[in-house]
Amino acid sequence: MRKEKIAYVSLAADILHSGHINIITKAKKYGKVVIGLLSDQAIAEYKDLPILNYEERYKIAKSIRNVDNIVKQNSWDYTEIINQLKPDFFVHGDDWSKGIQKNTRLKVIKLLKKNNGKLIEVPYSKDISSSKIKSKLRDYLSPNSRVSILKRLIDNQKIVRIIEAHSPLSGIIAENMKIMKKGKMEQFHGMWSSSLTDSSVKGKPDNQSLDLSARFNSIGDLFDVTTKPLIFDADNGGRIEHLPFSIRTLERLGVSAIMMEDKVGLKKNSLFSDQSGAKQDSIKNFSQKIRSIVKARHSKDFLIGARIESFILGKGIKDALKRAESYSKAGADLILIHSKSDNPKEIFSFSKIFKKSKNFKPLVSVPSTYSKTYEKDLIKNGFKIVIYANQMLRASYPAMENVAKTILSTQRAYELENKISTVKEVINLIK
Ligand code: SPV
Ligand code: MG
Repeated sequence: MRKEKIAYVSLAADILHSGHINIITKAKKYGKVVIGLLSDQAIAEYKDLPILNYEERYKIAKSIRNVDNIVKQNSWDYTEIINQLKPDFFVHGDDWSKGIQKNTRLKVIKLLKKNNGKLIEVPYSKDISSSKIKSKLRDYLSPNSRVSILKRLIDNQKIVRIIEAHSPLSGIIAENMKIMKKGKMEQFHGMWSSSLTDSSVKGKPDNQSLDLSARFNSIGDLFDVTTKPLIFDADNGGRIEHLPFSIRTLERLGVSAIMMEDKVGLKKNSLFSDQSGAKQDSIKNFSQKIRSIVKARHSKDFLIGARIESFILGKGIKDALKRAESYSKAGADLILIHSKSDNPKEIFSFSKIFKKSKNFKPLVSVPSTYSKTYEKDLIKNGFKIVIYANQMLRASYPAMENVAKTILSTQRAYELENKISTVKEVINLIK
């Protein structure tokens, strides 16, 4: 028999408000207050990453009056922690009986019952919530805090899901699209600034006719209306003499990573079937470029991605692996192994070997041509980041084409009404 009753409270302690204190004060009336402090991974299952990491939140939770003990809660699913701790009381705000946590609540009641535990619900403080405070704070996101999010996501997600944003409007979709699937919140974790789609919206080919400064300019607009991290597709990074200045601009803007491909000469998009004239850089030269970024970057949270084009240019896996080793040693934080095959065999054979290397770095995949591949298979094969590099643009083009065509053929716009957003929806989208 336990001498003292245990009152369990699950907490993130990222943003604390009076509602949390009410719950803890109430819990104290029932016994020894044990806080189940949610791990970063557990929070990421349901919400955005916490602003503060686990260690920082631990310090905060520990210094709250009435808190007796803290245990780590590794999942939003309470099964493990309740079975382990067998709390006499489980104290929670009463706001979870509806919405996404409804079933979790019922499960908790069942789990508690097994050991005669009881759920105590505290009236929820209506006008205050961590999520509301957080969304207010997002307006004040500094470039520095945005930069470091990608690195934290890599540490805390099974796979970091990135989608191309070629305009602030597509960025708003990347920012807000969320669905619940099997009890977890699914969302995009960040954005890809694609040379292909940035050029396409300007009606130009993906051959660097849009120079880097034009590309940088649109990031400011995108960042005005979003908070998620961004990976910048820098083509081959340009001249090594200019790289330090580009890095300075990217970091100042709040970009989280540069992705640089090992090609030289007039650039051609890697998915074009004709790669004649496209040449791969020497390992020595490209590694030198990586080293110059390592030297130029202000913070190690700004990640350096090296993109290997060996498969695109018909070179074999040996060449790709040799490059991965060298680029990693030169200081690359991420390795993108690119492919235009219709299946992931070549990139998986690459990852199988590279996974065992002492120079292994998180792998990035761009499944444009091998789009049948599920994320779970990328995870199984050692990939940490998936970039959906162009689908948003590819969706918008035929939609606009259809509008133009329909108006021409019907000589009015009425036939489009149920296929397009209402003006009200557009107004509500942009607030
Ligand atoms: C881009 O999106 O511009 C890329 C990826 O670089 S790819 O189009 O596959 O080359
Ligand atoms: Mg590109």
